[in-house]
Amino acid sequence: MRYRPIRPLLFLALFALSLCSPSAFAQQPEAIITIADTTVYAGGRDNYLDIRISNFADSIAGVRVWIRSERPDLVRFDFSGQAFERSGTLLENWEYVEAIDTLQNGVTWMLVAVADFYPDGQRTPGFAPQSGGTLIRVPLVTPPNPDTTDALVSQITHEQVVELSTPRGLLVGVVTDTIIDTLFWRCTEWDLDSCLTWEEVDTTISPYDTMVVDTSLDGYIDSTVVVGTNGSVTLIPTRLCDINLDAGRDLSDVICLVNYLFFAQNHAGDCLYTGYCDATGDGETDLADLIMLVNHLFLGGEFPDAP
Ligand SMILES: [Ca+2]
Ligand SMILES: [Ca+2]
Repeated sequence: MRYRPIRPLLFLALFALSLCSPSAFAQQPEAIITIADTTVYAGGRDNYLDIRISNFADSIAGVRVWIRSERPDLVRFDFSGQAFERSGTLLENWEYVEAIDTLQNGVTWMLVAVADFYPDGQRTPGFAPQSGGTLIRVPLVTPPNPDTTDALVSQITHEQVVELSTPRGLLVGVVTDTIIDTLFWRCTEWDLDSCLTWEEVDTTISPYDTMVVDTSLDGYIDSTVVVGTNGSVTLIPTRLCDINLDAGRDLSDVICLVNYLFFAQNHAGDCLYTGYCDATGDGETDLADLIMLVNHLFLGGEFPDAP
């Protein structure tokens, strides 16, 4: 392999270019992705965490975001069946939206979405520049009785830098740096004035005949241009079968449960919390739990969290 040394003047020019790379300039945010601070009832159903986005400059047609619950004993994301709620979000009509448990631990999830995924000729546009829209509603699972004496708060963090792409497939906020790599070479085989074979040498132990300045481009997303802010989920403690959330258990909760089980009046009136009356501990709220609650209230029967 033959190498052609470049002249010092070119070296200086390349060095000057590297100083002018875009990262040398201050940037304004082009997009801000916010994990909302959220408060939910512990063990409640239909709990969601909203991730919002403001994209000031570009339309967005591709999203990749990694989120992590720092207290998985309190808060987990539930994408079982991949059927998480998209209605009313900016991804409502997108063709491909998936949540992937990248580490298969149920704690860190990658959400990936592409507006126009299938080559069906019917183009699905992304969303235009806007401010404060809901990007994704993340379904939450929280335990009804958290086994902890710490605060009932889990920080929700961005595991990695958010990736957004425009309808043309360009990543938002990418900057490139020119990497200068200087190599030193010595000729090991001459043909008159021409070198036939060059050998790379370490200048600390060998003399060299010439040097080559090699450059490469390194791209990354500037986190001051695409900004991801962390959030939190706070749990409000609840009491088993306190369906109307008045801190007590009485006949009104029995009525709520009867309505829920036999008249499908889910969440009717003050009955906010029908999903959390699994007194038998079998994972379901059903007739057996109703019987146990009635026995406890009116016949003095045992109950899981009774004083
Ligand atoms: Ca109650
Ligand atoms: Ca049960």
